[in-house]
Amino acid sequence: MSAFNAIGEEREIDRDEFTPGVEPQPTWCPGCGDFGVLKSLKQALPEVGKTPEEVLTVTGIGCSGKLNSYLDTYGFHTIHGRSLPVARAAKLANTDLEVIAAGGDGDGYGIGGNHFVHTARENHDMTYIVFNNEIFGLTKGQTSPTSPKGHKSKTQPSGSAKTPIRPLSQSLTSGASYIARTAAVNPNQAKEIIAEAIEHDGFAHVDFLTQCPTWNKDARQYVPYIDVQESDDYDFDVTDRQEAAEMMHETEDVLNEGTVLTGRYYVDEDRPSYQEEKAAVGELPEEPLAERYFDDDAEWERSYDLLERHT
Ligand SMILES: Cc1ncc(C[n+]2csc(CCOP(=O)(O)OP(=O)(O)O)c2C)c(N)n1
Ligand code: SF4
Ligand SMILES: [Mg+2]
Repeated sequence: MSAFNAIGEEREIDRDEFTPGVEPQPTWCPGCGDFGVLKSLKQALPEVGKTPEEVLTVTGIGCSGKLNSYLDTYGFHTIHGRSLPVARAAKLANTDLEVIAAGGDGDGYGIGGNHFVHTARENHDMTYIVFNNEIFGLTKGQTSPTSPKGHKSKTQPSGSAKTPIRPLSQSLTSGASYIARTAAVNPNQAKEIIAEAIEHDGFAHVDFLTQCPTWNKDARQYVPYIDVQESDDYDFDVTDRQEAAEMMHETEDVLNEGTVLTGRYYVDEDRPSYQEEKAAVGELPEEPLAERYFDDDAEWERSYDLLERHT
């Protein structure tokens, strides 16, 4: 019998299934935007027909990293900035898994920035949610890669002299095939975007604006926000790379002036995912590799024989 026989099973799914049986009390502060990510995932996962046992949530370190303590899926709370390599390995070992990687702006755009660029470049099939509160929340409010220029914190008391990174533009340049920005203050849009990202085949990056009322009182609470798909002021084609690039640039420019633009920015349904590319060249086992751990008779082979190579 397959160890993964629950995967792909057709049945009614209730949103409450994603709440752990013994419910830990979230240690997030009252009013934290992280609650918005948790809620949108709990709504989106059953909507796209996923059961808890079909999903793996991999998180980095930070307030954001606590996500999988409060979400009843398989979980891996890994080290700072390393959610993506762990998520990639898990997806390659079991391509049937729905893999969601998540972490903060410091985690993903700072210490893990290298993994972000290359996971997007290779178009690994997963959803990547970055909780963007424009600071290091867990360690008490230091400047992060998305803190605006001039932002005052304990590490930059006179105001940051650094220009923030452009997460949407960087994602596009690197090769992500679905790119969106949403905000915890916009729960309906957040749920829809998370559902689309999960259903997308390829690397789906969601920059999720999450307010930190405790350590980032300077930050706008992302209200009012404008949905670029809903507004008559913006008209661009999300499948056109050039138009998407221009729209992202504008979005990143105006955020620090107080105009919060959100929505879908780029969608490429044609580009094959890394997993599809690997399967096409015959380098992905038909049965999930992870199955072999449950099979005492399984034969393990090397892609090449190391001893032979060194003699
Ligand atoms: C290798 C390493 N360096 C530094 C830290 C300390 N540290 C823990 S969380 C964190 C920053 C978290 O900021 P962010 O990723 O934005 O997450 P948030 O808490 O804002 O959700 C840092 C620097 C660590 N845990 N590991
Ligand atoms: S410190 Fe900020 S990011 Fe962390 S739980 Fe509190 S409000 Fe949320
Ligand atoms: Mg942060």
